[in-house]
Amino acid sequence: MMNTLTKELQFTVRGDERGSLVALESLCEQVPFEIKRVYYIFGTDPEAVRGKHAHHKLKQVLVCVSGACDIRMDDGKERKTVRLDHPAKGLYIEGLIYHEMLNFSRDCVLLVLADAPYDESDYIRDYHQFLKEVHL
Ligand code: T46
Repeated sequence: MMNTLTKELQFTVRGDERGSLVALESLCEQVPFEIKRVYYIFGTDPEAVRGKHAHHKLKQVLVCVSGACDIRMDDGKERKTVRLDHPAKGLYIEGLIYHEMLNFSRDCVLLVLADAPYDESDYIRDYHQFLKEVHL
């Protein structure tokens, strides 16, 4: 299940002598949904662990546009950690994946594209509740 609900992404870098540029659009190959919300996480304490939840439905693409952090994912059977450490490297996460973000570098800016507005009722914050939902 991990492989259908998560995917590591490599974005095309349009570089020239002035520097680099990555462009992401709704419904492109790497962002297979209409973007309804953009948020970013920065100034995170390197000791902090964020996330610690799954979503019922939300689809998201995560990218560290500066610095690095680890994304630890759990589908109820398998666990996997991906380090996002380059602006051209992304991660797609959909629905019932319990995820945590940790090992933030001081300069980390984690940008997230999401397919829906913020909705607290879409969050499963309790790990045991998450396991129940996965095994329904
Ligand atoms: C996720 C990971 C990768 C809002 O008001 N609007 C928003 O769009 C978001 C994302 C959050 N908030 C509020 C809710 C909390 O009062 O901002 C506060 C911090 O949110 P939270 O503790 O959920 O942040 P993280 O870093 O644990 O998780 C976030 C996203 O919430 C989550 O969907 O998948 O980043």
